[in-house]
Amino acid sequence: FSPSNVTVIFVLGGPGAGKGTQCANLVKDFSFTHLSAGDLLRAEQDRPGSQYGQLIKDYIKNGEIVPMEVTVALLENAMSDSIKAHPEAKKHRFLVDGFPRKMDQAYKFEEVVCPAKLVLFYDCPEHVMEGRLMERGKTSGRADDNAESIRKRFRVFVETSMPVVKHYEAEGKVIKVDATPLPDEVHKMTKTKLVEMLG
Ligand code: UP5
Ligand code: MG
Repeated sequence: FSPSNVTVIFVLGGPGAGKGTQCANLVKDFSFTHLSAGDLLRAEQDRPGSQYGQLIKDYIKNGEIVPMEVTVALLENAMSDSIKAHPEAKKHRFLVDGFPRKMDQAYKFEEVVCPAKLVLFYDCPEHVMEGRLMERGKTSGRADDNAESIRKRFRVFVETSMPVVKHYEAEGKVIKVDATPLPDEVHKMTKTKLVEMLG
């Protein structure tokens, strides 16, 4: 991957902050490819013959972070596939959603893929995120949308993933967006800030 033709934006924020929702909106504005690390892990978990199925299942249920080699490999493959599918494109822009959530992942990705250009950070109070996830849990079928898993996800976010946000803040790469308002409002604020930064 060459930074001259690949642009990566990490999309971070607590569980239920609205990362997936906002990425889906941004894809329409900026011709990004949206890659959700969580979605890639869930797909790998369900892939017949995967040697990581049970491991991923256990980690996700406990809100813990799957060993980084697995997730980085899934992201690398998905990026390669997307680049191969669009050989005509001079620039490939990726929104990498829900990753990196631990510093070891961040270092590994930057080493084997490329450094992120920017980091979008969706900032949302825990009680708001909890309400969203409990509501979604009624129908989502996600093994981690229950009170106990949500509590664990929040703890891992504060202890392990916020340091990643701080790391990129120190590098001046973070665009922080208040994720509390309605989705359309959050989208508008994100778009304005991204246009400023990306041109
Ligand atoms: N909603 C969204 N925006 C709203 C708004 N502005 N107002 C009101 N409601 C809003 O949204 C969540 C819910 O809220 C939805 O019902 C939505 O309609 C509503 P969503 O857009 O899905 O939020 P998102 O931040 O994407 O929440 P998600 O649950 O996906 O966040 P997580 O970060 O917890 O989940 P992820 O799939 O990224 O990871 C799951 C697990 O995978 C992790 O806990 C971990 O175990 C594992 N994982 C790794 O191990 N490594 C990785 O690198 C990544 C994941
Ligand atoms: Mg998500």
